[in-house]
Amino acid sequence: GMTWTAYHRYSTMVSWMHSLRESYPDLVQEMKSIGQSYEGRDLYRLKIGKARADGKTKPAIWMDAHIHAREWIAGATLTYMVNKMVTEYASNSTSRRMLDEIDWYIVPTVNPDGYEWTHTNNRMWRKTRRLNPFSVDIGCDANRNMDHKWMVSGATQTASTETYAGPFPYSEVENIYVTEQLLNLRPQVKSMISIHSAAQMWLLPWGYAFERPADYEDIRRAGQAAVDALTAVYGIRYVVGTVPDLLYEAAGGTLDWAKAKGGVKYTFTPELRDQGFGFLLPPNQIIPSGVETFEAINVIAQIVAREF
Ligand code: 0X9
Ligand code: ZN
Repeated sequence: GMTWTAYHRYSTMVSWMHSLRESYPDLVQEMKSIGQSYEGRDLYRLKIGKARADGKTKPAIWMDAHIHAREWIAGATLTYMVNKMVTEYASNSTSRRMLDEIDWYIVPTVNPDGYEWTHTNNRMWRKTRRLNPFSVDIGCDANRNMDHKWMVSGATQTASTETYAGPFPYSEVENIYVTEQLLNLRPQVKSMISIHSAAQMWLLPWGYAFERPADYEDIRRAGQAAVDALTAVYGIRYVVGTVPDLLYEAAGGTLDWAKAKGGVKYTFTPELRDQGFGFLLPPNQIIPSGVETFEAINVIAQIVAREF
């Protein structure tokens, strides 16, 4: 069964989602397949939150993980946080406030085909598992495949590379389903948090170029407040800044798409713990990562709730 002392296969994560929905039907309002991956796995999304007594609309936050297959800590941390919000609703005032004030849309594994491949064949696999036309190389970098400024920077048209953007924007069905859902949910979604590892950074838009959105200062302030709360827990240091400022220019990512085309104000790509282990973070760091990241997400939730 599900634990946060080991990394789990996608099927275990799915079973856990089912059982959470069954045990807490008033907090886990929905578990739905938003579509199927290239290899036919259901992409499951949870909606968690406590419906308001007056029936009024709440602001929403979208969180997803495992767009990059090998970044195991991302989905493990995300499921830890969901579990904490739901199972501690009655006992923990932070969990309660998060579910009372926000509707959360959660996709723990956006790229289940790649994620399973990292368990069965190649631990360091990053991309999707789609067959490419005229190539022996499989898949592409789904975080270069979104239809906003596709291929303008930090991506390639060479299928063998780790940053292959795909033959055309949205060649990956997984990306089509995620963006479809976000478009259906607008304008309710105020923050999209797409979780990666392992640079210990809180990345801000834009990713495609050394440019800043008009409301950059709000976004930066929120990201810095989130990181301050994270660091306060165990002293783990994160850097806050745009993708090019901290890493490299990279177009076609979720962060840019959600901000430019999804109508989402606060788009973030947290890069979780490294601690010298890179993507191979030992499983005894899942709970500490979950505990500290939960504090960061709570800060974002409070900002979103206040502004709604
Ligand atoms: O290169 C990436 O996709 C991310 N780093 S990772 O090591 N996890 O692969 C950074 C993504 C930043 N976001 C965008 N480029 N939009
Ligand atoms: Zn990544």
